[in-house]
Amino acid sequence: MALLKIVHYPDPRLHKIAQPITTVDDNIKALIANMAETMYSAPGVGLAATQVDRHVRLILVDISESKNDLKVFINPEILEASGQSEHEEGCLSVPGIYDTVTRPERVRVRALDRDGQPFELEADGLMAVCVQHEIDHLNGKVFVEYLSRLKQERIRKKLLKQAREAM
Ligand code: GNR
Ligand code: NI
Repeated sequence: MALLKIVHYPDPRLHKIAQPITTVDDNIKALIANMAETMYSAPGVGLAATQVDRHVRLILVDISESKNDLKVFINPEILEASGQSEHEEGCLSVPGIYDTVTRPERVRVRALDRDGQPFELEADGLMAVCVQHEIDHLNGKVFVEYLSRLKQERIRKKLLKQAREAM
């Protein structure tokens, strides 16, 4: 297993569109293992392949307290979304930035699991937030894009400065 490097905003690679996975082969299984290790080590409650510069439609979520309930979603699709809810969000690709985002409150998601078997899940609360946040990553969207232009500009400058000072 290996820890993967997480791409930070405003890197243009975060805006690439991820491609569907055709076969859940050993490469994908290795990617899942490495992403899980990376997510738990961060620590984070979710991770999209886009964030580790792999542009395939794969996301992981584990919102459990004990960090032993890993959910793997391959080619996830939102079948239905309803309601509206505000939640404070953060992102491993936007370190140190937290802000409120409004999204649908409940979602029904279809995906393949780590064995390539289709499943459906109904989610609300943090699970619904995370699944939507992660699927956004696969579509090249970062949560800061829901904030005002002014906030986005401030975040961009702050993270560019951070990256410069880390050199
Ligand atoms: O670890 C994470 N926490 C989080 C908190 C509120 C809403 C979304 C998230 S996802 C984030 C990990 C991450 O960046 N996933 O893409
Ligand atoms: Ni994120």
